[in-house]
Amino acid sequence: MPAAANVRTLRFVLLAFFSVAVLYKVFTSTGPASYASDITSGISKDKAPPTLPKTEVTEHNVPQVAAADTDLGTDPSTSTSTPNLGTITPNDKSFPPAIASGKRANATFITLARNTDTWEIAKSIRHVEDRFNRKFNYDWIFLNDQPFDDTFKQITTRLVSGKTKYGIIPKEHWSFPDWIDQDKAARVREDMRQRKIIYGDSISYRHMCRFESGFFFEHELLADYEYYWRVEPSIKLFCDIDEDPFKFMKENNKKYGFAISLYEYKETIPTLWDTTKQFMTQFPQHIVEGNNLKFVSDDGGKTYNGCHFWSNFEIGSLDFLRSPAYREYFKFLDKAGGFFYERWGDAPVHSLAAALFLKKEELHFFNNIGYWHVPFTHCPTSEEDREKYKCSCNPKDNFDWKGYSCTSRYFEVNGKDKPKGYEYQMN
Ligand SMILES: Nc1nc2c(ncn2[C@@H]2O[C@H](COP(=O)(O)OP(=O)(O)OP(=O)(O)O)[C@@H](O)[C@H]2O)c(=O)[nH]1
Ligand SMILES: *[C@@H]1O[C@H](CO)[C@@H](O)[C@H](O)[C@H]1NC(C)=O
Ligand SMILES: [Mg+2]
Repeated sequence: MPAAANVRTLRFVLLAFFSVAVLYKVFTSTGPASYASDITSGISKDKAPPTLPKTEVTEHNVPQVAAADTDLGTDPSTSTSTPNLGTITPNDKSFPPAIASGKRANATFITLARNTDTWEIAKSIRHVEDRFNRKFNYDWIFLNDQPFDDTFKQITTRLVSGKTKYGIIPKEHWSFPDWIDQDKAARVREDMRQRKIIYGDSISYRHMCRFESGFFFEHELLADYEYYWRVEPSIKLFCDIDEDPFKFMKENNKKYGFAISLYEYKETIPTLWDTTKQFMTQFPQHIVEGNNLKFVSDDGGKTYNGCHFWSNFEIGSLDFLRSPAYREYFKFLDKAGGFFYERWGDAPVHSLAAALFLKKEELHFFNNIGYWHVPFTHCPTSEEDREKYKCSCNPKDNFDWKGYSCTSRYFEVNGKDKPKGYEYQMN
């Protein structure tokens, strides 16, 4: 007990002495600057001294050049706002210019939608504009099998920073070709309905998949462009896109870019691979050396493993889709009838073409584009990237390294090193 009392007394004496010392310092100091340096130094380096309220401004939307100007008057050797890369403090951010300078690519956004999609596509556009296009102002093409109504056009034009264009799909691109047996197609839909295959009983979904496989790039509005970026209703972007992905495609000779890859439901494509193999036999000239066959087949081409790029996000070359190889491939598939006798999706069709008709290096995984379409997320794996691009996604949600994703395989067959920390995102 006496020992504890002594400690208490000592503590009181020290506290009293310290308080008197502080009060003395405050009352005898000559100005706010010395107040700041004496009292705050060593306590909290993060709190801005009261004399420097201007540093608040650089935290927000002042471009880099202007931010440098606000440093005038401070000694660079002691300034607390000296960039300190690698640590996460409020004042070491630099900002890209508000408007991108330099030449743009010959490119457009492309959306297939119904009038009932107005408010869901509005959300998607907002994401794309906020994270990317407000600085680049690329055009946006909307296609529909029905005429767009005034509300759709008004809302989308309001939100897109580039030009908007609205097109109607020609009848022959959204209907049963004459070689399709309608009764057989109806029996397939009924069978798939009973087996509860998703969209298995839908006619419009099949027209959609066939259109996205073989016709969107044939629309006259697309003729003016070289690259496209497909955007669906209700998607989200999680990271800033400061570098132009279209320009990246052009400058690096990329033809097809993706964010998410996964396995297809085998029930929807029972004969897609056999049909593709027939095509390869008949048109061997289209199969490119150094292709990505290993991404789609585990046994040298005997069977399809189901791996495909998720086509609700795509940044691609229209010239690739308009090439003889791709056009012949689609024609061959269309004649075989699998869009109606099965339920072939445009994602495996695009992916098989990209894997067989393009060189490995012409494909690109857009790791820095954080993306969501129900129910999967692509979130950049490494902390460095998520900090650099100001991503808002939870890394735990990243689908890349989970069992149902094919992105791991994509890295392996391309001899790419997986990003730091991927092991922690596998489950
Ligand atoms: N004009 C038009 N567009 C359609 C039709 N069906 C689908 N789409 C569009 O085609 C794209 C793909 O359709 P979704 O219904 O999103 O298909 P999905 O992505 O496989 O499935 P979800 O999980 O429902 O998103 C979207 O951009 C739709 O807006 C249709 O009948 N008419
Ligand atoms: C863009 O590409 C299309 C298709 O290749 C071409 O017809 C058009 O002239 C190009 N436009 C510009 C401005 O280069
Ligand atoms: Mg969708």
